[in-house]
Amino acid sequence: MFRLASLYGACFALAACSTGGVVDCEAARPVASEGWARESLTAQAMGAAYFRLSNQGDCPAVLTGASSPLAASVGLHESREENGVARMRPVERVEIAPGRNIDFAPGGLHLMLSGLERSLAAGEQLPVMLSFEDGPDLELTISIEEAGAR
Ligand SMILES: [Cu+2]
Repeated sequence: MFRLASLYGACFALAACSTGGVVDCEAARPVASEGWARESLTAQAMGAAYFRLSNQGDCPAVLTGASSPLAASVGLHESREENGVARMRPVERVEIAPGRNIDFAPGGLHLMLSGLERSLAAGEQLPVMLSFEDGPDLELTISIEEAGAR
């Protein structure tokens, strides 16, 4: 599968990652891969997208938001079951410890796409930018899959 990854470290100045003059780590290095979303079966302006976020650096990486040229807004959301009812709520930040992965997947964390310009068709690719607390944005390509693909 394709893989779009940014290898830029987030903390070019050691001071940005230190506390009280003690250097704890040098850089967060978030890497986003395996982006996918289900095709829209009907005309709808919303959709959920999923991907894997890893941190190959030695500082924590903090995802704070996302955007796409094809959506009015892209939010960080988390689905949860409360008293047997599935609900989702916005999440302000997602922290990934050094060396760890977080999977945005159905039933959990996802990117909530709102105000989509058009329906998502299988085979298409949707560009998404991910924003981090300390560091450059990351580009992620979301591949649109057939509804029954997974
Ligand atoms: Cu959602």
